[in-house]
This record gives sequence, structure tokens and C-alpha cells, in this order.
Amino acid sequence: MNRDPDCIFCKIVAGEVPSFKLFEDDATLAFMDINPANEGHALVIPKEHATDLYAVSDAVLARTAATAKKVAGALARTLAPDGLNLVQCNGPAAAQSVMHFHVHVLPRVKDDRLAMNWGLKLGDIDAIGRLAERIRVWI
Ligand code: DGP
Repeated sequence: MNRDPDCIFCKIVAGEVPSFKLFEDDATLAFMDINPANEGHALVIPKEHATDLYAVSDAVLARTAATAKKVAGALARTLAPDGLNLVQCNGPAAAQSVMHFHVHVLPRVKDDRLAMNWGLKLGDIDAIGRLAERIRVWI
């Protein structure tokens, strides 16, 4: 499997960096974002390293989309958000900060005024871990 030794998400896939995992299969991994833009913010990635949408294969993209749908359903059951976005960023101007293809599964709160480039702020790690346990029940 293609891997970049300097990539933080490849390290998460390998278990070298801890994460609050929600789901994994042979091709994809879903885990909680440590810089949540909103409560329940999760990420879905292919296990194989691809920098962005241009680099990811169609087959892996489809598998990633299927996992994102699964996670979205679990988030909907756990948090009953007012809405939910799938967001995927390519390049610095689009606010891509990690160069390993990923889909944000982002619960929305009515009138949360979240901007497209929402900025990174460390979340409450204990609260994120507790929430991951609640979401996993629905996957
Ligand atoms: P983007 O900015 O679109 O490239 O999204 C990258 C996201 O990855 C961002 O919301 C923060 C998150 N992130 C960065 N480093 C880590 C990490 O080590 N662990 C976790 N769980 N999330 C991370």
C-alpha cells in the first residue's frame, strides 16, 4: 500500500499516532478531527496515501464516499444535527492543511455561520474521545 513516511494521516493509519477511530475497513479509516469546527467533526481517509482529489483513484474515492456516508448516518443518529456537510479541500487556497486526501464529515448547527475556510483550533480531546464512543455505537 502506498505510504508517505512524513504524512500524519499515514501515521494514524499505521497506528503510530493515536486517533479516536470510528470505523475502518481494508481501504478506508474514519476518525475524529482534533480541530473540530463543530461538535462531531469527523474525517474519512483512504488508507493508501494520495495527496488530493486529483491523485486518488476512482475506486478508492468511491470507497471513501461510502465510508463517509456510513459516518454521516452515525453522526446523524448520535447528535441529530440541524444539517451536515461533506467538505473536501484541495490546495492551500482551499484550506487543505494535510496533504493526504480526506473528506470532512461536518455536523452543522443552525446559524453557526461557519465559513468555508474555518481555521484550526484544538478541541477538547477528552470530550472528543467520549463522543467517538457514542458515535461508534451507530456504525
Ligand atoms: P484540511 O485543513 O482540510 O486539510 O483538514 C485537515 C484536518 O485534519 C483538520 O481539520 C485538522 C485535522 N488534523 C490535523 N492533524 C490531525 C491529527 O493529528 N489528528 C486528527 N485526528 N486530526 C488532525
